[in-house]
Amino acid sequence: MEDFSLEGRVALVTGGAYGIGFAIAKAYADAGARVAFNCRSREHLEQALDQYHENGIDAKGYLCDVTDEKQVQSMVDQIRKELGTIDILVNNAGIIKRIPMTEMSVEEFRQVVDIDLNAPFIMSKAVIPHMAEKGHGKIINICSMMSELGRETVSAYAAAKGGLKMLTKNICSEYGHCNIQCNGIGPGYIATPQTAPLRERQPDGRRHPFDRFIISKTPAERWGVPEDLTGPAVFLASRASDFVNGQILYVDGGILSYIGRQP
Ligand code: NAP
Ligand code: GCO
Repeated sequence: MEDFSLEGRVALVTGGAYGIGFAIAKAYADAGARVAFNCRSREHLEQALDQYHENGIDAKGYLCDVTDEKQVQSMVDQIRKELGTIDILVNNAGIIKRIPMTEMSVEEFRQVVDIDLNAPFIMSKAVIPHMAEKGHGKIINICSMMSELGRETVSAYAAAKGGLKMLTKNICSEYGHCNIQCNGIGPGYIATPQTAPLRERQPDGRRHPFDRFIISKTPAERWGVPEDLTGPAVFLASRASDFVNGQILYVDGGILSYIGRQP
């Protein structure tokens, strides 16, 4: 269906060097978009460029810390010169710190909120004027189940992702009249470097307790993989979702709807 095509579109996926961002950027290229990604580490950038090129994708990579407004403005300007105005922005870059709240320093809390919430504000503020000028735009914020639920040790992350859900709804409210759609994707538990510590095998070879816990709480009885998110991401970036705005699409194998298997 033409409505799902991204031909002629320019997409920026922040943190698209690996994990969820890489999978989304690859899917966008496969749907016809010209793709750009950024990260902070030159090593990650170069490894990612090799990966994109091995997949036949002429992605452009930029070293940019999304919390730094000057670096963001410079990257957006560079992309406009090299690829054109950004039509699709995916605010994917993010970190998590798993520390009991009373043991977490204010600096650690601030760092998580800075990357997971302030940066999507900085990125969106930089691209919305150009999208409005062009008469259309798509912003997709990678939220989380923690936009809805809490758990031990992730206070900063849940606060940030809860805020990101409301930032999504506010961009929808404030710029929907410019034909800009801003939606979120709320992944469940996805097997990426970010969740690797939660899936590490125990010394006796048994699965990590948290791994077993997630399996028992997920109707699909498995962890997600980044590719589970690519269809929803293409939908929200395409014309097929032009009348969808301010929504968070949870792609979680059913976990948010399930009380969990009786032990
Ligand atoms: P990941 O494997 O840790 O990858 C994160 C990416 O973000 C890396 O490319 C990292 O590259 C980049 N990044 C981090 N801080 C940055 C900054 N300040 N500026 C620019 N780039 C930065 O994470 P993931 O699992 O793919 O998760 C991606 C997004 O999905 C995150 O927002 C995460 O919160 C969210 N999410 C993940 C899951 C899950 O289960 N994995 C579930 C729900 C939501 P550098 O370190 O080189 O900068
Ligand atoms: C955690 C996990 C989760 C996932 C994701 C779930 O420690 O609980 O990292 O936060 O990353 O956000 O949707």
